[in-house]
Amino acid sequence: MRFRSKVRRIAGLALLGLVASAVLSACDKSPSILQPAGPIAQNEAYMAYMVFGVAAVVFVLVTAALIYCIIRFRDRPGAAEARQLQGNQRLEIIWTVVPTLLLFGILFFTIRTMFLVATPPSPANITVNVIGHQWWWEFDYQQNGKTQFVTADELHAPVNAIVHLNLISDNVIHSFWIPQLTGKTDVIPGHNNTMWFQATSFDPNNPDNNVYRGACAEFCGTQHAHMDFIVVIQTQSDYNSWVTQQMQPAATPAAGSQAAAGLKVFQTAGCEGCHAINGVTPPVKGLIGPNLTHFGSRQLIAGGVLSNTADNLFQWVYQAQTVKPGVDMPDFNGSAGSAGNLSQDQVNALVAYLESLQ
Ligand code: HEC
Ligand SMILES: [Cu+2]
Repeated sequence: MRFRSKVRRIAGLALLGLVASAVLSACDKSPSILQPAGPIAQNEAYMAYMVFGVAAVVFVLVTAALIYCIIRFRDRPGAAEARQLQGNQRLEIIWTVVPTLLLFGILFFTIRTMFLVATPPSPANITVNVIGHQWWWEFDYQQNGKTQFVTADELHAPVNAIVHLNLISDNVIHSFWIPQLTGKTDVIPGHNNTMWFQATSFDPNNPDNNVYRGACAEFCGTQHAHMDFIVVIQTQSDYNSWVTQQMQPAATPAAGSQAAAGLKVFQTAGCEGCHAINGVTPPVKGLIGPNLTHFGSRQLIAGGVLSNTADNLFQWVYQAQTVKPGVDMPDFNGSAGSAGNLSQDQVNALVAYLESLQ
């Protein structure tokens, strides 16, 4: 009787765990490798299912045999002493050979998957140099080996295009990962890696479904967790318009507008030392902060630490150190260590200017 109630309690706990994880994963919008949107992630998902499947079968068989033996051969009052055995060659051969075959099977499929994802099916349609900074991603779109335009924390590509990435770091080791599209690849200073991806699924009715979250998957400093980016998959024509827009120099604010006042602040407060705005600032020596030429068109601020709204941008410009402690961008609120003492009006003007940079 007591044994039964224990079994029931364990079964109850297991069920609770299953339900809880189902509910939690439904609430959570983090990307899953089991919801692939392209061939690399698809192949990797097959691999994950296969390994879990084999492991589950082994687990069920071994556990069932164990439970059977525990019950069937338990000690009963008045039972005779059990037969004393030593060694069983046949059994030992079986439990050595079977796991070996299983592991070699998994190894075979693993190597096959590695070859499947190593090389793209056809030449690259787009090449992007991906540069890992502390703590944001620079995307440098290449044409004939030259920079076409740069952006930050937002990678765009047309559906079905083969996108080739050169992974570069001039600081510490990062790891580039888009769970629903690619595996992880390290971004190592002095050793450029390459990777590729292709997004084959596309929802023409809801553009939100074509945006994938990416992350840095290697601890690269205190704000490593705030080094996210998004990948926006578009139709070829939407992508072409995006490229045309990104290649334009920055929009000029209307004379006398709040944005025009913001541009003045930008040019005098020291922002230009770290940030370039094409057509406005002189080029930055030794790039420190993201290029802001089209900042207003981006969805995230500073590696996804905030979404790009006017209120959030105010917080960021006023007190970046509170929002993302340790970041290379100083505060401008006059606190100790800040690089300026801007008034709220000046920051509001900056916000108006930056958001106008579509
Ligand atoms: C000492 C260098 C430095 C200075 C000066 C500086 N920034 Fe930054 N800024 C950075 C860095 C580095 C980042 C990226 C931080 C990160 O994502 O971890 C950044 C990020 C930003 C971003 C977010 C960009 C994006 O694409 O996510 C904005 C907007 C910005 N800065 C505006 C300003 C403004 C406005 C000023 C002047 C008032 C300024 N910055 C001064 C270094 C600087
Ligand atoms: Cu990183």
